Amino acid sequence: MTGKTIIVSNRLPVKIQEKDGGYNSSPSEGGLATGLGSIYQEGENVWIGWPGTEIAPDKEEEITAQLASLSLLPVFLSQEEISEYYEGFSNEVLWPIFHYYASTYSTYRQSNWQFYQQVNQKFADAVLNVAKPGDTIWVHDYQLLLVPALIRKQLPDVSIGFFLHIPFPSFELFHLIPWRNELLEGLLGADLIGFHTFDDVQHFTHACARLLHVNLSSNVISLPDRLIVAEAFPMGIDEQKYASLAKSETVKQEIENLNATLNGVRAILSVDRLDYSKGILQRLQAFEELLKNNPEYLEKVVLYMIVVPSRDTVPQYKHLRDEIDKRVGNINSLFRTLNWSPVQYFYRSFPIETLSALYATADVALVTPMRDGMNLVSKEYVASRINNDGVLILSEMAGSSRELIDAIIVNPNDMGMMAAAIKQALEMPAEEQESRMVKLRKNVSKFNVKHWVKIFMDRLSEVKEQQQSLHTR
Ligand code: GDG
Repeated sequence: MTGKTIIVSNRLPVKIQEKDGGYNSSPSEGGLATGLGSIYQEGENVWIGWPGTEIAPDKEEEITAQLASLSLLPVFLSQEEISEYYEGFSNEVLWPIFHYYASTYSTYRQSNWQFYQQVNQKFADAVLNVAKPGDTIWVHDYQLLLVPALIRKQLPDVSIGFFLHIPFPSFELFHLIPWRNELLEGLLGADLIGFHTFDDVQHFTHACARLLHVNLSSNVISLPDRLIVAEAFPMGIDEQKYASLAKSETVKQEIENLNATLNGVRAILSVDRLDYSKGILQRLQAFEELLKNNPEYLEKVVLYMIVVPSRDTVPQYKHLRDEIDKRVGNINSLFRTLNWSPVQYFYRSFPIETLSALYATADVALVTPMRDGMNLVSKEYVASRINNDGVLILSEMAGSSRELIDAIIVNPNDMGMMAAAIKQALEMPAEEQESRMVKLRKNVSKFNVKHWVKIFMDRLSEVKEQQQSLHTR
């Protein structure tokens, strides 16, 4: 690939915090940051995104200089832009619809849409300020659906890839959005459009055919002047990081402490960001059903439930948090004994070492989203099981269920099925655990995040070459 690579995502891969009247930044541990870390720090490459917090205008210059040394280029957003583009349009229109939460009460505010366009233009301008013909631009996720076409307008020959981290919904859902055509046209500015699963690819190409009447042959869309390829690239994780963490001295100590606390009680683990798409309430209901119908598990099993605070300025998320509090309280008050509580609930985020210790200790991981683009937690649990034991229960609505087929696969709407799966997991013989886990671990290690970045980038070069050969014919 000639030229530099520009990564664009809503958030930069750093956390910026206010400290002593100034700001400091620390690297974030997200999967995307790990996967792309090796790319954006090379040569002239750069990562463009929002620093994740409102920055006082008189501090922008200082932050820009600080981030430049890390190959990061900030796009600053005002409070109004954050509220309309990010909370309003991205998280109250696109996120619910793309996760199949369409409500007849949904409001589609024109001002949200205007800000979404305006902020997408702001991101595109930031790219155009540094991009040159011959560069490769990789745009990420649902907050920036319009960016590819905005860049294409100014740099018609540049190489643009786009990756959607959340599901692409079926036509029936997608066409509810008043600005559906504009969103598709925005995406079609890219040369290669990546999704986690083949279903997402089909939903997207189908929407393009129905709404824009494009010429479609399998996963290739032909516009009068260009070919666009839509393809599945299931995202992986840095599996070695989780395996090494599980072997590290700090984590080993945490595992020992956890085991001492558990004292023979079996542990089920649940880890998510606070989000209705993650099926947290339904999971609690299934656990309650298990305890109700199997009293032999009382005092013998505990559910560690970690919910990481997220989007708590959006009303539905606040409501969900209250509902989780209530349901955890109900289960604990119904079943607890003087020396045992069935649900250990934490509404906060933990250092990665503690997370790793929980992954390595839990007999069962219960990953049951109602809808999830991929779900990295399911892969991180597998990567942490260095002794080839433990059982993964995985929702068929998670993208990762297409690859992790040796998990116990469940429908998250079926409480009976989920309760039975927990029972099956708790009683699974060691040999069966091992034979399933070995296969799961092979998959997670073969299709890791480095592989994901490589096949996406290689495919983008191929598509570009194909386009150029069409033009020169
Ligand atoms: C979106 C899509 C897709 C969680 N708790 C703690 C913690 N985490 C980390 C996990 C994991 C990440 O957060 C969550 O990733 P997921 O993939 O499970 O979910 P989303 O945040 O919704 O991500 C999803 C993903 O994008 C990538 O394309 O898979 O479908 O929705 O990495 O480890 N990390 C730390 N402490 C915690 O307490 N340090």
